[in-house]
Amino acid sequence: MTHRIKSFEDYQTLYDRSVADPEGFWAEQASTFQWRKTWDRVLDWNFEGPDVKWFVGGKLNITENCLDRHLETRGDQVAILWEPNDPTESPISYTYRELYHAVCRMANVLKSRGIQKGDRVCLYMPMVPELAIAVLACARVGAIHSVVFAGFSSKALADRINDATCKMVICSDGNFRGSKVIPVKDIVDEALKTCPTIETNLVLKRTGQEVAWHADQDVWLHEAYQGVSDECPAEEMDAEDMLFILYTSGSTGKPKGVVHTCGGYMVYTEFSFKNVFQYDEGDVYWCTADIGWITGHSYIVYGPLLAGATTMMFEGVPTYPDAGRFWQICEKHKVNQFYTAPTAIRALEAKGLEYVKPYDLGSLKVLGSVGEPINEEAWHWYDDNIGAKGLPIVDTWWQTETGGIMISPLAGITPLKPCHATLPLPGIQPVIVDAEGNEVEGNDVEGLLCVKFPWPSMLRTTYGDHERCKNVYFSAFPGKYFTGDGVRRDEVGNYRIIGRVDDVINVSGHRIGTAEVENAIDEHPNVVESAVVGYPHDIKGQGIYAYIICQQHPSDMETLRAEILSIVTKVIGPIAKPDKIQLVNGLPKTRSGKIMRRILRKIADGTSDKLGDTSTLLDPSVVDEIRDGVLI
Ligand code: 7RM
Repeated sequence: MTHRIKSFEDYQTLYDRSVADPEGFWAEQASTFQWRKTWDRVLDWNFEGPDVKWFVGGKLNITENCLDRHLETRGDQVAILWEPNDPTESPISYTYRELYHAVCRMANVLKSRGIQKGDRVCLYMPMVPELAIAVLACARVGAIHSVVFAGFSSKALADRINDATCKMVICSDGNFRGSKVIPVKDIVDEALKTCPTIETNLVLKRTGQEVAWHADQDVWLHEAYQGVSDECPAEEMDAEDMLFILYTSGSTGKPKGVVHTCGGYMVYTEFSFKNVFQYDEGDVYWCTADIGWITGHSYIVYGPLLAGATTMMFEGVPTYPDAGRFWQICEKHKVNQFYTAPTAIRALEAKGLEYVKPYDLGSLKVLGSVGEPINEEAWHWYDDNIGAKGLPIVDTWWQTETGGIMISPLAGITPLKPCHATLPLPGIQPVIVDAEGNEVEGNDVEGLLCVKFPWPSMLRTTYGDHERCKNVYFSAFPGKYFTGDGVRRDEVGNYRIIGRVDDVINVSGHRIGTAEVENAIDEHPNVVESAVVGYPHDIKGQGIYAYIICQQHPSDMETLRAEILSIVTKVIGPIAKPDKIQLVNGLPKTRSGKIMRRILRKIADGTSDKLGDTSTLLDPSVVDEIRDGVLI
């Protein structure tokens, strides 16, 4: 097991060591895992390429570290505890031994359907144990998983399948989400019409609903299991072989496939999991994220299982059957560490304390927050009502690209400051730069957040387009990884993340690119052009505000609005639906034709009295017109 930090002094010593001797520090952490072959060199790197390699020449399989090595010591301990959408349905648990066999069985199914090391497999599934099992089964046979959140549309799914040229999809017939039943298989069928590389669609029966069947590619998972062995030797992987691709939105149109590799990701997710959450033997840990996002990859599946923890998976939503569900589950399963998103906290806060009061939350030891800046009010509500003012709240800042938690308190160890992610984990070297790229030193300063030294779980590339990886993350400030976030460092060195400084909107903790939403809206036959910005939203953190120009004056605004929402749902998914739509005659553009989003953002958040310099606009009069306009 990697080093478990026990005190603030221990943290400081370890942090200093990790900066003075990063290779020695990480070699020590890595040596606690099961490697088939030890690395030749700890780290090769340059950020110009970028070309970063950790544990060069090392051989391993991450699932041997998640499963096999625990069998002797904790074979009968619960690995995954699953709570279904419907509270009257029974929970299911998998011990480490059961999980091991389930993963082997699924791995053998993948192999029998022609999946080999290096092949890409897309997972589009509900939050059921089979999703975690499928993730691990891919890793066991050396296939690269690309999990797509099951809320994305068939078009978005098809784009991701095609970008990664996946050979297989694993999905379910349907998905129970709150009171809704989502026709997952229908969505996949629609996507697969435009996915020529898919050979097999493996379908889990979850809801039992009627589905269309295409015998040339569809296979029921329960039928594929027939006669399959529950032992499967793990494929030997190089430390730098790809483990997975996960698509995330950026400031340009197309989502990027962020690539993570086996060795570094393994070391960092385990190390960060146990130190941030201070997981103790026997604890029940619950992260409410979906495995379709990075939080679910790193802190539902890999980190906890590597650490030998009991990790809970929840299929449903926070408000079903009512807004007490999270707290009812915490009581029922005696949850010790609870990790959720500010948007969920705000949504539950809005429903009132009567949904919290009935439940005994006495088992909780640590509360966590992730996905967006947590506002003062939500922080205090969480602290007062869920933590009874006595629990550490770990506000964990990180990204799909960072693979693991970068800046966060260590529970019970780092002095807390509300709304601050506080201090970097050992091995993480954040720096603040100004717009010119000069490092801003000292405390009580603000600027753009970069990282100046590699860490094991950083992204290695963006799938199929290394140039893009270089341009987006490593070119703005040469020699540094640029996060896209603005940040403040207080008088004593605590970091507070302010939010994105690029054209990415953070809606309920989900990253949505403004360009993606614009492209979707522009598909409406009557829309000539659109511009999308974020604005402050009480529950979601940020809402989506769309300005549109129409070719012909729409005869019915209600219909236009409904059509735009429906197109966005179809192209991306319901999470990207604009909250506000405004019809305009023109957009504020510079002489070179760039939309000045700064101005649109100010109008959207109601601070248009402070527009700043508008003299570079092609036609400054459009600003007054937009400011006086109304929503449709
Ligand atoms: C883990 C995750 C990444 C973006 C990131 C930030 C924002 C995430 C926090 C946060 C303030 C936090 N990955 N963000 N965590 N902002 N405090 N604790 O969310 O790739 O989906 O999003 O999310 O802007 O750049 S992500």
